[in-house]
Amino acid sequence: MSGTNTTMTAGKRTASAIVGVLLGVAVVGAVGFTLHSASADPQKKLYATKDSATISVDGKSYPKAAVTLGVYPDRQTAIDHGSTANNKKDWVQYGPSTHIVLPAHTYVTMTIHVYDSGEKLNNPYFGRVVGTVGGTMNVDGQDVTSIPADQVQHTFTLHGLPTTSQDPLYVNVPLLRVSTNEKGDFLPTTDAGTKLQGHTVTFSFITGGKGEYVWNCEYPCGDGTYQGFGAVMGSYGYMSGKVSVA
Ligand SMILES: [Cu+2]
Repeated sequence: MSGTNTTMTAGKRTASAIVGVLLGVAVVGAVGFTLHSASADPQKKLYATKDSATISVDGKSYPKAAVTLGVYPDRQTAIDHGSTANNKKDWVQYGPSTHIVLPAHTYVTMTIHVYDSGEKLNNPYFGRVVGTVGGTMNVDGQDVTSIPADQVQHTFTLHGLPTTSQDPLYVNVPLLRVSTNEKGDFLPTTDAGTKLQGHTVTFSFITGGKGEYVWNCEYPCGDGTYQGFGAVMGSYGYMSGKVSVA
């Protein structure tokens, strides 16, 4: 073996070192970009609208904010009711976004227009209203504290992450189903707010400090993979989402 043939000049050594470093930077960059896009939120954030009014609850004054959502049996119904943001799959879905941003230490009023039918909750607990101001929700103008397990179409169940030190926040609201005939066609409702096609559900809760929370539906509305918790129930952005308190 000839020593001269295998010895790089100093200049070549420097050049290959630089190429090596650049390659390393490129690889790290590419991996970082891929991870970032994989974890990026596919939905535009839906910001609650702040109100100039305040409200007093248990002797304490809170600023007010409001946010409106819809629950639709399929993509076309979502579009028909002006919810275009979501969703590639023709599944039951919340809209216009499943990532909601709420102000901290605020009395938040959420309105959900709901258009789906349902069968039966597998856990009647989720038929109860929990965590709202007064322990009630308003359905088509009437205050109620629960819904029978066989009258629920989906739930809005908001909770914290197990590992955080942020303020607790928990809300469970069952959503009244729309009745159907024997063929499965939707029957008209009495709720003008949904053009007689659904129900209007309104409830309020008070946010704590800043934090990241999640919500999901607890009605088994997915496919049979996990006894109703497959498909749509296991996919982000249809029956689940985030709540950022900012
Ligand atoms: Cu659901």
